[in-house]
Amino acid sequence: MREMKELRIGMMGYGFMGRTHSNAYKRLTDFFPVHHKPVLKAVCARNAEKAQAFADNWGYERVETDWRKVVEAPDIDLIDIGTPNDTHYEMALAAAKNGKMVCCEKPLALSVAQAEEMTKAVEDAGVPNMVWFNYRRVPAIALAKQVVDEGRIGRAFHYRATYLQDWTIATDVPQGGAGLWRLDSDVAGSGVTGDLLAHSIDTAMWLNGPITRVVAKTETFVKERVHAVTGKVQPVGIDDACMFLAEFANGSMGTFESTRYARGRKNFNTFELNGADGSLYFDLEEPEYLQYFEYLQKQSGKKLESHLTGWRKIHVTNSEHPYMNRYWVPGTCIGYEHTFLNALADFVMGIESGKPTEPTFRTALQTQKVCDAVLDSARSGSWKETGV
Ligand code: SOE
Repeated sequence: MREMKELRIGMMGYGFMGRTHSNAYKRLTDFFPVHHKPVLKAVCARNAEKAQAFADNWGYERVETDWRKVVEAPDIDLIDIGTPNDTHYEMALAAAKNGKMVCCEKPLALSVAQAEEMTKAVEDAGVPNMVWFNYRRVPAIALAKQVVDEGRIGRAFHYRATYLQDWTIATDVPQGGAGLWRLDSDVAGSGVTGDLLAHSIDTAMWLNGPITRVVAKTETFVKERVHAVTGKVQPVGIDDACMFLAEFANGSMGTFESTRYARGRKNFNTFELNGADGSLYFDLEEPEYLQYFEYLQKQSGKKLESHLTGWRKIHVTNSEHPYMNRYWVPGTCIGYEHTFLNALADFVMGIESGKPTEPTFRTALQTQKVCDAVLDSARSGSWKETGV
């Protein structure tokens, strides 16, 4: 029998992320040989009735409506922040102060100033921490990282990312309230920059290193929307779309584009990296594939078969591929929910080995710096240093 310790979870929020994280907690020990078994102790939300239904469905032992009670509870080890962005700061500070481990949804904070304080708080408290940038745990993206680290791309020239959705095109989509807080700038902080480009930036800096300078243009296509809670029509403060140019510390150039107005695109998250020795391309609409172009040079005594060179579409489902040995037989794929399970497994293995699991709060702070510089640049129309 595997020796197991309990990892007692206090889950903040029961929305989309509450579900993806709860699923990961429930499946962890079935798929990964870790020695901590998550116990779903408490879920916390303002709406007690909905939280109770969530608790009943996923198996949480109790419901709380006051988050302070959860961060102070002696029977909880890990605070998982899956609530809207404007709550992350206070909850993370309080959790760290109470000596809890903290896993937080992205974007880490509403601003660099908040993210800096949060990073200091978890580091001073010495508590394990992680931000749920789940796309790092798509096996094909983790394979891209491996290919880069193996030196197969060579000198990088270009990085190109897009993150497109279409769910806010209708002018009658309200802002604010359950599920729609992403449109309310007071709660979300920003629009696509913090919500979608934060993912693209995290992946980009993981694969291609720090982004040092940016120049951006944002647009808000629908200027006024009804607030779902107050019923009042009010100005829209978020960026509906954002495009920016970037310079990386390694000398390569980047373009990033994100919008919620790309009709037909639901969660189109792509990147391409072009280097002297090869290129990589990924598209979340075909998540189990990584495309790789290898530049083959004529080797002495060996004929270069240039008529056969081209892009390889690698089906990332072999047991040699990242995470895949935990799942099914080669050729079968895993899904979106597994990216959270993989992230949780890495986090728990980090606790067990004493090594921090990336992306930590400190790493997510770097992403926050780029997001803030992007928004700053869009306001001023000029290039901004990111400070990363
Ligand atoms: C927005 O629609 C959203 O749910 C983001 O908040 C998530 O981070 C992204 O992964 C999917 O889209």
